Amino acid sequence: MENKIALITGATSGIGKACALTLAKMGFDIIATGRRQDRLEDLGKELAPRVRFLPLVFDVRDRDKVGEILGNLPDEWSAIDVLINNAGNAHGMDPIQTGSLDDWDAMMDINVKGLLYVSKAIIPGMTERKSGMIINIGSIAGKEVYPNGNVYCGSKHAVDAITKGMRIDLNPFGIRVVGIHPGLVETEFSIVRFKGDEARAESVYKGLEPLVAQDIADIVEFAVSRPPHVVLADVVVLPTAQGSAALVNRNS
Ligand code: NDP
Ligand code: 8X3
Repeated sequence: MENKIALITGATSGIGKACALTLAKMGFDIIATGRRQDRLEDLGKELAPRVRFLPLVFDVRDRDKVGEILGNLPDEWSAIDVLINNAGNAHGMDPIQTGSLDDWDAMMDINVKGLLYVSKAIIPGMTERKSGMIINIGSIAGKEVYPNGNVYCGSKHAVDAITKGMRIDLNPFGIRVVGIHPGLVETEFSIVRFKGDEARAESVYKGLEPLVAQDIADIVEFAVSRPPHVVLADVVVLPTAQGSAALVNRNS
């Protein structure tokens, strides 16, 4: 995979960071994005000097900034082979009748619109070159709905639908579009969902063995190493202990 470039959003933590490290091991040069500059700097140190590394600090909600930064990549970084739309989170876990508008805005703006803003900036280069792969990190919450998951599940159902739409529209260009839909993965996800309440976040994973970020990065590695005639279109991956999205106690 030498001289190939992967852009990973949300690479400061969890699944995105594991994907960045794994793709770098495969030889990809890495563009990593997130809001936390210090985390990106640390990632750069972990990757150096094995591969080229470009950290980009922006909030995926900032439509103008996303377009400005990704639309003006230095020439040597502009031909992106693999885009991983990973940045996202759940915010809050309340029943619909008491949910917060700010949480709803955050989930729709980051998980759905942020993914679209980034894709809008990267897809034209791929269609022009008639090559590329887009991997969207959805969720089991995009395939099923669980109590108090309402708007997060809605945002991930949107990701699933957009992924399928992208696959159809980009098919004539030979661009492969992959949807990966994990169940519970122990990352900073629940800490963000429960607004920094670490005890509540930890309790989500008590009594079962969750996935780890590397489990998802392993699937990404498999997807990007398939020959050009193969697309890993739609992957649902659960911890063995999670029979369905609803059958776990998320301590809500
Ligand atoms: P983490 O909280 O560990 O990582 C989330 C990443 O998204 C961080 O790098 C964060 O970077 C980035 N991010 C969040 N908001 C923004 C924003 N507004 N602008 C830019 N970047 C942002 O969680 P995970 O690794 O678990 O989550 C990654 C993806 O996987 C998400 O889309 C999530 O929905 C999905 N997922 C997670 C599952 C889980 O159980 N953990 C299961 C299924 C799917 P920073 O804060 O630096 O901006
Ligand atoms: C995160 C996993 O099952 O908590 O998408 O929604 S779940």
